[in-house]
Amino acid sequence: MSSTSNETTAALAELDRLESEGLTAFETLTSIPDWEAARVVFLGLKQGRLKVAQEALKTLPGPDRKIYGQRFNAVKTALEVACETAKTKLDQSVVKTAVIGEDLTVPGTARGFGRRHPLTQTSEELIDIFGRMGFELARGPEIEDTFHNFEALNIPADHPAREPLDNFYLTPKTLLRSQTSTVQIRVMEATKPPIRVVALGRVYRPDAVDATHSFMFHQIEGLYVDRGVTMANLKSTLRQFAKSYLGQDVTVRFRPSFFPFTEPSVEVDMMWDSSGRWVEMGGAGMVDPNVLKAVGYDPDEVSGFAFGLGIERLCMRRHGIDDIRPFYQNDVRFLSQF
Ligand code: FA5
Repeated sequence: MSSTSNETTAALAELDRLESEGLTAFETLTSIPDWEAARVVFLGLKQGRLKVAQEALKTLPGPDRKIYGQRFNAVKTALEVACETAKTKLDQSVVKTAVIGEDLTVPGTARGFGRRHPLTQTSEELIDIFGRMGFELARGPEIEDTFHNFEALNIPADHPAREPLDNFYLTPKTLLRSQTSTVQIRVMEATKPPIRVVALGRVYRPDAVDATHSFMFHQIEGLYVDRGVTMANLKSTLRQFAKSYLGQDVTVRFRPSFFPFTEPSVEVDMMWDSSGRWVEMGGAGMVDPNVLKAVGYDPDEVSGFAFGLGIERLCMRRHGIDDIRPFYQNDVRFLSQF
C-alpha cells in the first residue's frame, strides 16, 4: 500500500468516505422520495458521487489504477446492494401502512341520505290529490302588492286586517303576502272561466308563536269558477280531499264564518283524533260577486268556490304531531322520521 502515490491515497480515502456515507444514507431512509434523491446523489449515472469516483481513476498514475479499480468495484457493489435493499424495505413499509391505515375489509361509515322536508312532502301529496280531482297548479309571488293582498279581495283601505301591526309591510304598497288568496286574483285576472286551480306556498303574519301558530307558515289555496258551482260542490270537494289525505274515518265540520272575499263563508274544522277535539284547518266560501266583478267576470254567468287550508296543520293531523315549531327547528332527529 505504501507504494501508491499521495494522489491515489487521497482517492482511496475518498472511496472509503463515499462508501460509509452512502451506506448510512441508504440505511436511514424513511420515504421513497428520499430514496430516489439518495440514489441520484450516490449512483446517478451523470453526476453521482460513484460516477465522479470512477472518473477519478483516469487521473491516477497507471500502476495505482488496478488497486483503485478493485476498491472502486467493491464500493460500487456495496452501494448498489444497499440501494436495492433500502428500496425493498420502503416498498414493504408502504404496503403495510396502506393495510393498517386503510383496511379495506372494515365496514365503511354509512352516509345518511338527506330527505325532503315533511312540509315539502305534504305539499307534493296535496298537489297530487287535488291534481287527481282536476285542479291545476298555480303560483303567485310571496312579495305582494296591497291591491292583490287586500283591495281585490274586497278588503278596503280602512279594514282592520290591513293594520301595519298585523302584516309584514315592506313598503306602504308592498308586503309579504298574508294569505295565498292573492293567487286567486292573479289567476282570475289572467284566465277566463272555467278555472280549477290550487296554489301552495309560504305566507307571513306577525302572529305570536305557539303550538299551532307560526309567523311564517304554508297554505294551500283552491279556486273553482264555472257555471253553476255551488256550496255543495265546495263541501264535497273538501270532504273528498280530507278522506284522501287523512283517511276514510276523518270527520269534517263547516262552521259559518266571515271572509270579505267569500259569501257565504265557512271555517273548515277537522276532528283531530278519537278524543273528539276539533282543529281549524282553514277557511272557505263562495267567491264574493264583488271579487268576480273586479276581475271582469259576470256574477250572473259564473260562480265559484275558494278555500285556504293550513299545510302545517294538515301535516300535523296526518302524523299526530301536536306542535308546529319542530317544522322550523331543523333537528334531523325530527325530520328524519318522515
Ligand atoms: C285565510 O287565510 C283565508 N285566506 C282562507 C280562505 C281562502 C277563506 C279562500 C275563504 C276563501 P285564515 O286566516 O283562517 O284564513 O287561515 C287559514 C288557515 O291557515 C288556518 O285555518 C290555519 O290552518 C292556518 N293558519 C292561520 N294562521 C296560522 C299561523 N299563524 N300559523 C300556522 N297556521 C296558520
